[in-house]
Order: sequence, then C-alpha cells, then structure tokens
Amino acid sequence: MIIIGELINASRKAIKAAIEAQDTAAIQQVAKDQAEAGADYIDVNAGVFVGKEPEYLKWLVETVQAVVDKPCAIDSPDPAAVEAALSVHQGTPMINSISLEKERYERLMPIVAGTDMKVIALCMSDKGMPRTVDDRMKIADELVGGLLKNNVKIENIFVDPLVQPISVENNFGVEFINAIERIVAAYPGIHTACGLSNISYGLPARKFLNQTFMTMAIAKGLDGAIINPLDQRMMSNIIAAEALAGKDNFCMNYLKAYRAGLFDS
Ligand code: THG
Repeated sequence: MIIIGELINASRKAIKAAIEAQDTAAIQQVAKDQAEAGADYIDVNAGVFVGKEPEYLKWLVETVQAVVDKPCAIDSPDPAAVEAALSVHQGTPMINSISLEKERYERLMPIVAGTDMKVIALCMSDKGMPRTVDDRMKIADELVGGLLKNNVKIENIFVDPLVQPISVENNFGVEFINAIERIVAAYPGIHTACGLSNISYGLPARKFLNQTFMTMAIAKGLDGAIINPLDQRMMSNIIAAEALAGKDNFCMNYLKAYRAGLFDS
C-alpha cells in the first residue's frame, strides 16, 4: 500500500495557523512524524488560502523537503498552485489531482504530460460527483485514456473513485469499493487511491468506520491511501488486510510489523 500522509492540510486548524505564522518547525515536525510512521508521500494542501495558495504551497514543499527524504503529494485543484509547488520540489512528486472538470483537466494535463510524476485521477467531472460504479467508470475511462495518450505511464496513474458518505446514501460505500474492483480489472498495471475519511462523515466513532472500510477496499484491490499514518490501528489494519488479500509475499511485511511491535497496543 502506498501511504500518503494527510496531516499537512490547511483545513486542519493547527496547520492553518502554522502556515499563517510561517512556523517552519511545526510543519517540519508533522512531516517527520508521518515519514517515520511509514508515509511514502507527504500530502501538502493549502487550499483554504484563496489567492495565497501558490505561495503557501511552495513554502510547504520547501519546508517539508528540508527535513524529510520523501516526495510530496501536491494536493490542489489549482494549476498555478501546482506549478509553484513543482518549481521547488525535489525528486518525483505526486500530483493530487487531475479530474475531468474541464478547466482543471485542460490546464493540468500539459503539466503532467510526458513526465514521470505520479498522478491521482479523481473521478469528478463538471456534472458533479459520481454516484454509481458506472458514473465512476465513465469518468475513469476518459481520464485514464487522456493520461495514456499524453504519455503518462499506466503505473504512474492512481485512480481515485471518490469516497462519499454513507450517512448521505446507504450504497455509497458499496459503489466505491465495487468501482475499485472494476478499475483494477479494467486497466492492468494501474493503481488506485483515495481519501478514506469521507466515508464516515456525519457519523460518530469515525475511526472505526474508516478502519473497517479500509479492509473492505483492500479486499477489492485498493493499493494507495491518503490517511493519517499516525493512526497505528489503521496502519496495522492495512498490513493485516494486505496479507489476508494475498498482497504480502510470505507475509514478510506482516511479520516485520509484528517484530517492530506495531500490533502491541
Ligand atoms: N481524494 C484525494 N485527495 C484528497 C481527498 C480525497 N485530499 C484531501 C482529503 N480528501 C484527504 N485529506 C484529509 C486531510 C485531513 C483530514 C481528512 C482528510 C482530517 N484529519 C483529522 C483531523 O484533522 O482531525 C485527523 C485524522 C486522524 O486523527 O485520524 O480530517 O478524497 N485525491
């Protein structure tokens, strides 16, 4: 599972404050904690700062990469902010995300075309949020087709079918995981990713729903996730679910995690 650490997101109060105060140490601590906990990418999101997003996103990338040896997932729908962040990023980042929304698609595609960057392809269009598996597949087909035509390799594409709350509609969980299954079958070599926590929006004990949903999604082939890597139970859940789903040769990761004490608490 490719883990994208979600905590450097300005929708979180402490992060918003740290960005406004340009508090380098506070951001760097969150970056280090996530990298140590197993994040493969550090998501950076300054989306709440209208007008200042490019400047702040660039600062976040510099600040994070000064202390961790991990690439960032540049989390913005705004091509100007993405370009500002890319101008300072070292190594190969992940773009989070392109979608089928016309302006976002047309302006982000030339940025990712022909590069070796990882790209999250979010199943969203100008017609709004997808509801069913078929809605998602239609968008995924166009996005994946467009990315391949623009010389983005299939193994660099992470399709995000878009998690929606089960408190809004009973079937939103099922439609999501069935979309994962269809995507994995339709495009051999592709990856999938998602932000999970929307599934539990509006309900109590959200962590419990998020963790359980992760197991269900892994069973269908999910192999990337934007999560809080400091949530140890989520991390051990992922390792157990991947072993159970046949994604862990000789249960090596599972045994390694056990020896490291991950399942102790
Ligand atoms: N898909 C893609 N990108 C995304 C999302 C997605 N980026 C944004 C979002 N959804 C995923 N990121 C977050 C970041 C923070 C939180 C939720 C989703 C969040 N964190 C808790 C908090 O602030 O209190 C802490 C979590 C915890 O402690 O367990 O709310 O869907 N492509």
